[in-house]
Amino acid sequence: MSHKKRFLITAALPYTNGPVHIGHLAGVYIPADIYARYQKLKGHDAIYICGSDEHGVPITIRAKKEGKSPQEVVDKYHGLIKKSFEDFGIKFDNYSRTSLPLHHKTASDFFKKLYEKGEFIEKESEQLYDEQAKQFLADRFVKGTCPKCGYDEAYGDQCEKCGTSLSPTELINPISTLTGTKPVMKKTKHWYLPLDKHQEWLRKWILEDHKHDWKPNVLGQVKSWLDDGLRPRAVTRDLDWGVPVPVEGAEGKVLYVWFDAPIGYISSTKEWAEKTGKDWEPYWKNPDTKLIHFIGKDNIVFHTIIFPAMLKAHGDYILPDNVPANEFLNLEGDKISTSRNWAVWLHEYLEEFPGKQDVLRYVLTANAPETKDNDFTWKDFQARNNNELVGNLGNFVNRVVVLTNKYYDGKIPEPAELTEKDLKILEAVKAYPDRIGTLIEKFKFREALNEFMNLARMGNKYLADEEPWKKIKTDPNRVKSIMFVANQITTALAVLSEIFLPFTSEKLRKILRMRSPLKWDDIKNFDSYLLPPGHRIGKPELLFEKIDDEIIQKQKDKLLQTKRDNKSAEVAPAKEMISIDDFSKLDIRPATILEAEKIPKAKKLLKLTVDTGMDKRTVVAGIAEHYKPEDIVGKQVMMIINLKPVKLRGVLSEGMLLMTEDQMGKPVFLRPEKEVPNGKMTK
Ligand code: B3M
Ligand code: ZN
Repeated sequence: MSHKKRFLITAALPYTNGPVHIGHLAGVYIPADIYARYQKLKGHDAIYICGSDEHGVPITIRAKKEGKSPQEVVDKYHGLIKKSFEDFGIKFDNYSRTSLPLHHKTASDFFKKLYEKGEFIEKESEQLYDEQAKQFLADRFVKGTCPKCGYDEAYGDQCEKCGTSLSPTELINPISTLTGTKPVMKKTKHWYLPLDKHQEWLRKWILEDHKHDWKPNVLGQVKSWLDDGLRPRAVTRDLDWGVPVPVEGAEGKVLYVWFDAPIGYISSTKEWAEKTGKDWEPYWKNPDTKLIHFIGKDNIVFHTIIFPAMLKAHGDYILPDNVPANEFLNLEGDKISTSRNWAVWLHEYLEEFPGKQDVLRYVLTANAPETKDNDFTWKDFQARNNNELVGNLGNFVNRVVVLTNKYYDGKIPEPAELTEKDLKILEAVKAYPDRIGTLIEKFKFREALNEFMNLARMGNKYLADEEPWKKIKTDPNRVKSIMFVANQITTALAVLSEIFLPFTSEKLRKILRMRSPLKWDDIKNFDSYLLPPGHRIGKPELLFEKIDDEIIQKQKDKLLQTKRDNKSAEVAPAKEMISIDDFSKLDIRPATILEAEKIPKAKKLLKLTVDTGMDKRTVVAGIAEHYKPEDIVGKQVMMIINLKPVKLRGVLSEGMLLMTEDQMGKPVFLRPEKEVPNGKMTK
């Protein structure tokens, strides 16, 4: 473990093109918050830096959609995002924004320095151009097929399916997202950072020096990038929203958003220093500083390769000590998506669960996507609240506070004689700060939280074993010792909870009437007590409450409604007109399904035998995922009987059943309103 004592902790700057949701919190802001709170409670010099990322193509697209200027869009979301973070106790030392003049100047100077040092390549090349919009198509202004995985909705900067980072000209069949037209090629000049020049030291620095302390998912991505071979990467764009390129001959060009955004960490630190009268430079330039970037997995390449190459090329800056990236959090089995409104938005959660920020913080930490993608479900949320927060932590604290009030009028009793067991328990309490801390320093937040909860479990077990509520009648002296020990555990919980559950910690400190601001290491170094005998604690107050099925059902219904809305929004445009002659070519008749069976190795297909009134024949239908054979045998349906037969998975299909689909996408049969003879013509 390193002995560095100055910490610069950053969390990815969120794009201001939408509000923040649980995926953001779980992936980046909560782990970074826990880490920063921990380092501060350890007494270290640590700052937690973030801000809004207000440039880039997605913001200009959002602005076009909302009929607003980009500045109006970023103002709106910057305010909303900043408030959400504050509401959830994400305690930044500074939350800045990249549209500030201070940032523009910092980014601009950074570029100039690299330019003057000759760290860029200047290159004219053919780029995609939208003739209708009269605009070059950078990044998300183009969509097309990913050359790596074939996904046909890949963006010009990245394929969201396979994670490959792309340039627009690599896309197969590119289409402008502005006008839907096919772009042409046009010449333009840009500045490139020759990443290939940095390949060697990057490889050694990451894959050798940090082989053992960086997370496997991060090392894996870096390795595949390096194995692929790094290439020069354009750091400017033809765009009118962003930081203008500060050199001659660059009119109408701005810095690439991924060039200016990470510099936002530096400008935010500068802003913090201005506000607090501190010096920002040691945080960025003194090798005694541990720089740690918390990010999501889609940002790995930018923080492990591109930004470090920029910092190195500049020359004045330190490099990150670690880049703990998380995987993604899904919601009820589906990928979280802003455009499909498939998310739990923080501002909405707070309206529906006022005062329950720590419940969400707890669930998102306990279930954080640290090593693989994970799923958030409302059922798990409820279970963790009811069983773990109410059943374990809340229950222990409540019993201690209630009994202390009941037996001793709220005064922590002088212990009679501490038994070996009592002493063992007090020793065990002292082991928790290091046990939790070691895990946090390794970015294992789920395990750290579990250890914290083990302390409460230990408390509950101690009370259950000792049964003070029984002994109060037979051995009141013994109960004094028990309640003394139980109050010490509660005090330790009040302090250690601060990093995970800051609102609960504050409440608990109030209930215990703790005046001295105990720190992390005080919990391992105390002599005989954390709160002295004779100290009067306050009245009991519930820390957590049960969440009923109804409340959870409401949340599930809301998501179901979103699914329905998305489905019904998917109505396909009308096809071209046809004549009555075209229609009369179709031979549509009622038929009855006589038999149905699964087709081996075809997940979706059922083989049906139908009675058409004229004959019995075989039809293959793609409904096996929605219907079991026994559900449909005997049903009368409508069928096109003169469709040319085709072979599907070796079975000849001689017709087609007419179907539509319900709001969940399940196929539904079109059937005569009442039973009719099979084979009647349709008129
Ligand atoms: N705004 C991307 C994102 O939110 C980006 C992070 C910038 S960190 C310098 O995924
Ligand atoms: Zn792909």
